[in-house]
Amino acid sequence: MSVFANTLREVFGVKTGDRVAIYLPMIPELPIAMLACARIGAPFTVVFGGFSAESLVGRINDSEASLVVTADGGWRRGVLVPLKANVDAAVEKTPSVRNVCVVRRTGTPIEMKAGRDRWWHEAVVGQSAHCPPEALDSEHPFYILYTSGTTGKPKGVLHTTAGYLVQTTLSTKWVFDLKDTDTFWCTADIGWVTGHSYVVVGPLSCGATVVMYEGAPNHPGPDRFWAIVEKYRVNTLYTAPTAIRAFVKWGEEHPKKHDLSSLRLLGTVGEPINPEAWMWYHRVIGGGRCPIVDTWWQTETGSILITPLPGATATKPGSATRPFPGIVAEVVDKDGKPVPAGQGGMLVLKTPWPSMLRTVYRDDERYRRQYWSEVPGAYYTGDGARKDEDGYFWIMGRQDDVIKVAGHRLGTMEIESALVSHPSVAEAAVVGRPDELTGQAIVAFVTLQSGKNGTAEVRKDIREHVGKTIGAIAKPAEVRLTDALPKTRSGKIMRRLLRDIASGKATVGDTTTLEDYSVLAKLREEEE
Ligand code: 7RM
Repeated sequence: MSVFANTLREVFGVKTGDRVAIYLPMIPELPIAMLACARIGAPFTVVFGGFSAESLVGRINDSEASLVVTADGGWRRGVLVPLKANVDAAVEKTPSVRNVCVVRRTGTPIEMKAGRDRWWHEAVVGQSAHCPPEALDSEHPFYILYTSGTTGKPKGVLHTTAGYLVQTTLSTKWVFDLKDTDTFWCTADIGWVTGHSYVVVGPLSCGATVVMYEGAPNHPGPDRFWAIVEKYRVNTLYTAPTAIRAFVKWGEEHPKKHDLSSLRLLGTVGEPINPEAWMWYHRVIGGGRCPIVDTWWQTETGSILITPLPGATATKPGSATRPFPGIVAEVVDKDGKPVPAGQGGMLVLKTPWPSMLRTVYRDDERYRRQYWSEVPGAYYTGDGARKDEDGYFWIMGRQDDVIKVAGHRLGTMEIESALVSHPSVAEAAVVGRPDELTGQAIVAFVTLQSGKNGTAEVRKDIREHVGKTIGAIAKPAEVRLTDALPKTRSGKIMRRLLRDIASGKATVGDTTTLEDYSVLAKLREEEE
């Protein structure tokens, strides 16, 4: 790590405060690059390897990174991901980038542009393994992580140095009861916040051994996780409900083939866990002896905020239980008044915490508007929740235009702007509908430009276009073609109605502002 920190300075001219974009697969060079940046105080932004060249452009330009660290390629279910080719396409449109550092991972033939591109293994030659950490202000920017919000453009969540380190370390220690003799496996990709906080910073700062893997839970076989747990004697496993639901579907025989007796604690994150999946996880994976910590938090919160502490908090399947010590969470109405127990409301945080985001990078106004204007005197999470008579929190999901698909956070507006950039598309509205496996699934309602035909081919092409524009994870599960979208008199798309239609529910509630009733009738007909 120190070798690469010196390389950043000496070879790539990165100075304290300069931004570095990291676009790597799940290989050791990824945490090494992050920690090397931290060592010299260069804020980094990790871009998930599944994001497209186009998404990379947006993130590099917003952060004005001078260096991109990437690899010749990555592996995903045995398929090659052309990371360097994506970077080549991206940097055509990113004036801030001076250099590209390339890890040799797959051996894929790639182009190296003289003067701009350097191989990692060549650049590090001769660099010292001694790099004293830069002394920094506690509030010095640590990293920027782009996350989906309610507009078409992802926001750069800014985390700072000391507070983030303090709280990720403490939460790892208390929530996972982690000791330096433990082997901890958080299965998230480092491209998401869960990987930043609980693959890299928290567990390493606790001195634990961390497992990282490249690939997928069902490649080469559906027992991939259990083979890894057995091989490395993992004692703490932290994964997502969507993965657990897939395991339930694939069958008990896969975990049963492996010795999982090393496990002592299980965790989940990313979305509400249904009680059936919770029970299965407890019985089949935990052998009935491991506590489960259902941990609620966000990219913005930096670390786990609502969670049981193992051995100390009685759990209820489906509830993230109670706030972490020092966290003041509440369920309130629009005026900020707590709602009675058992009633749904907005989940807010009433006092600050060390690892909270400090702003939206270079957009303080959006920060204020997004988080601090909805509820007076509180941070609004965007989640709906209820608190029961015992003070336990039950998270009910997003109340804004953010959806969680297989634990991945996506913005409906982002997908809509990708859709309308397709030459055949006139207008689009995207909603989430419940999905047994992925929690939510993306449904796109699309009207075509006049004269364009709605063939199956066009629908497929539209899906692929979203994949190319954002990344494969954003491809709609369903593209529904329609002549018109239901709108209010002022022209706002009535998403609530579309959500009901997408999930096959009868339309409930107020439709008096609906511009054209026949649109709704038509949309329903399409279903039949
Ligand atoms: C860590 C992460 C944040 C959103 C959040 C919630 C949902 C996360 C839980 C959960 C129910 C949980 N960051 N969420 N954890 N819902 N129970 N234990 O996921 O920024 O990508 O997403 O995820 O809606 O607001 S994130």
